[in-house]
Amino acid sequence: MLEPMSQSTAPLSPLGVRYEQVDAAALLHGDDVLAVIGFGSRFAAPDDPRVVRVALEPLSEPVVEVWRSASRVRSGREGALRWSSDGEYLFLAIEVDEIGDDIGAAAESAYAQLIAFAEASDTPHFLRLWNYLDAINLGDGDEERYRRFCEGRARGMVDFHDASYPAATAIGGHGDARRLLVYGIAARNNGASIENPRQVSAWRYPREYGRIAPTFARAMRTDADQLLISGTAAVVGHASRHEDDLSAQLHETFANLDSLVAATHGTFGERALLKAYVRDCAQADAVAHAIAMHAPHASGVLLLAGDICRRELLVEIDGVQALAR
Ligand code: 3EB
Repeated sequence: MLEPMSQSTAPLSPLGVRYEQVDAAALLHGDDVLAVIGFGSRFAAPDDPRVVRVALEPLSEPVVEVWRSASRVRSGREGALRWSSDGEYLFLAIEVDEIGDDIGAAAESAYAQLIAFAEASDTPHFLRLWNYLDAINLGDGDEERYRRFCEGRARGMVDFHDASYPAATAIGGHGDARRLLVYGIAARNNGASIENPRQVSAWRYPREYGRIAPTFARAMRTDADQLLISGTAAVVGHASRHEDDLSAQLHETFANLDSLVAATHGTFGERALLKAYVRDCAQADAVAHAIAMHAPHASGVLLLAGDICRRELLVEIDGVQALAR
């Protein structure tokens, strides 16, 4: 008698992730390249499903972020969706124009398409998503665009089946294209979500932050022992700390990152590829200096001009780092 199909339990191969100063078009010849992410108006994005351009200007040396697989990558398009996969990991990207400035509807549409595609694949488990929208702090109270984005994202996630939300970043650009970009990574195997002992889980934020709480985990650990760290800022409990004080916000952000990574028995910053989003370009040097002091062993740091989803927050840091087994 045939055995029932066994669930695949082999752990994932680690993904390579690096910042490189190379021409994107040359990279795309590699059939191990899962994704190439470029930043700002000077990045000329080759027409390839694996390429994403984030509309935030770099405030450090321009680099491209390259995700590499351990095996051969296939890629394609389905409607507005772009995908690539090596059978273990699925990279997905979608851009949705806001119709009538309706960021909620754009988010709902993007998420519904991402989830439908991943869940129909053999790589259905979302690990990490990045969200970039214009004018994230425009509008007051519950009408602020970030809050309406959160509502639409949650509506688009009604068919989301994993036990925990993916790690995420949501950052605002300075343009006025009103086009939402969401990209990210799903995998064959579930990740383990990590919450921060210093912070209330975002999906439990109280009503004062919006009608629908943000649907993301503070980090996701893959079974290849890679830690995908969500955007982290000076939020303690659920409250923003140190309004208008960059150095205190940085200090609090590092305390959050340290406690998050300590929850996985790791040390923040070791073998870490970091991104810092800086609201005021004039503060970029101070942010770069603080990161160099606190995470001297990072393998790369990219600074981007971007707005954090609460208007009092000046800086946010995300990243990926390898954990010891
Ligand atoms: C915070 O701690 C800061 O809505 O996807 C960080 C990471 C933040 C992800 C998201 C928001 C998001 O609430 C903001």
